[in-house]
Amino acid sequence: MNKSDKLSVFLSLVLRHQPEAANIKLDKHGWANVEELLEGVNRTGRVINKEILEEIVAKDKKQRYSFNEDKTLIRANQGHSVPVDVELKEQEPPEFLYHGTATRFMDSIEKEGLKPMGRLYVHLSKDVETAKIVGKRHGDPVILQVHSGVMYRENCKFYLSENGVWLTEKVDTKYFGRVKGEY
Ligand code: HQG
Repeated sequence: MNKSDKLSVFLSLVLRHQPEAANIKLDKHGWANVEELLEGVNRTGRVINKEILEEIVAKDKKQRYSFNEDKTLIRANQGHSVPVDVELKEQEPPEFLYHGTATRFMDSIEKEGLKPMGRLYVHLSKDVETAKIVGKRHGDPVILQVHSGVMYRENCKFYLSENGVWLTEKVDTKYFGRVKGEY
């Protein structure tokens, strides 16, 4: 990992899970004050300034972060474990969405359905390729096809984050099946 990737991982930690790691607070919509964030991150011994932060935000492959209009505030678009309301847009999902996970979780998932675990929502991908990448982070990947259209018609809510990740509160076992084949 290069320096900028390492900083980005730390920013994810601070803006989604542990703002106290940079000695800052998030507001109820998940916003951090940019000046406070820069000061807090520098105090941890990492080197960051406004230009570096703007470059990380602009270049992030998953577009994980957003600034407000005048760039005085920053937040993560999704993926939080801390209870913030990032004003997600409720939206009708496509007929199918995908969830990438690992074989070691499947016994539990087949019993309990998909749960948010450490995060606020279950994360779903719009295609198999993306789900595969998500699943591989956890080990031997398994891809689940989620019948989001049926769930939606049965009144389950779906949200689309600013960076294109679909989110929902849980997925019961009746709504998903394993995508067969080698990934
Ligand atoms: C699994 C990345 C046991 C679930 C990605 C997953 C994503 C269960 C793991 C975002 C379970 C949680 C989120 C159950 C679900 N029993 N295990 N009942 N229900 N699980 O990392 O979806 O790079 O919190 O299948 O791109 O893997 O961070 O969620 O394997 O969008 O920006 O519990 O993180 O984005 O793992 O990934 P995670 P995820 P970033």
